[in-house]
Amino acid sequence: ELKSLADVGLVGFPNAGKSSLLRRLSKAKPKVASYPFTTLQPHIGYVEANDIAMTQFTVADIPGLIEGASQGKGLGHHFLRHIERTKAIMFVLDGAGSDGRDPLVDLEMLTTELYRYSEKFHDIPALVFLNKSDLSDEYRENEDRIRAMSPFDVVCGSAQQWIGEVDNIIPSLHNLLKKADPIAFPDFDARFSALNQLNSFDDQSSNERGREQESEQERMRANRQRMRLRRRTRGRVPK
Ligand SMILES: Nc1nc2c(ncn2[C@@H]2O[C@H](COP(=O)(O)OP(=O)(O)OP(=O)(O)O)[C@@H](O)[C@H]2O)c(=O)[nH]1
Ligand SMILES: [Mg+2]
Repeated sequence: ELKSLADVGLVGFPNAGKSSLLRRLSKAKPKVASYPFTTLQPHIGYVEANDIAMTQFTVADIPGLIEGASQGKGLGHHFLRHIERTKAIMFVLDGAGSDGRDPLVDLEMLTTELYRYSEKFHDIPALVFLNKSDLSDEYRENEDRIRAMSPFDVVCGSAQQWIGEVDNIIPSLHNLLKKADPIAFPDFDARFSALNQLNSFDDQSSNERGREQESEQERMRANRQRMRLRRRTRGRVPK
């Protein structure tokens, strides 16, 4: 039985910007270059957003997929079996349609390849990152089409320039992970808005606010620790 490679898998055509994105989300430093198949083996990044929701998860950047990947074309095939074991998928699309590509066609092709490879992909929650929002007039038009047609939620932005809705990426991924594993990834939204509300109470003294936040964070930290212990000990025969 293969171990899961990571919590989240980045899936996209070569040059879509998967490695650029992983560099932004984590300390991993996969090579980024303007030619296809820059990435030849998976890179795993550790994503931490403890300040906002005590969330921690791993993201795998894998070589780009091409049409026919489910039949073994290109490099991606080898890694589909790993992606099949992730808890969530983020499709990374070139929203500017560089090299005459069309991100909507790309998304259709990627999902087709995954579903052809394995039925299991129907059960893995997914999200679209429409990358390269800094480029071309076509991006806006592509964005409208993708938002209208995508069966998955869409986050727009630029991995390279780190603009657009990039701040939504980690919360959105956390929410996907929550769907797949509610014990390890409980309630991001509730905590997120609770903390935001605390921040917006201007009439509260900052000291008081700080203490409340601290104890809230302390509580969440303890919770996560308990979850982790519970996960670790689950299935073990008690002595
Ligand atoms: N303008 C612009 N260029 C980007 C953006 N994101 C990535 N790129 C460029 O697109 C090219 C490919 O980026 P990578 O991150 O290497 O793409 P990849 O999906 O990992 O590619 P493979 O490893 O070949 O599958 C590089 O030249 C990046 O600098 C973006 O948001 N805007
Ligand atoms: Mg790459």
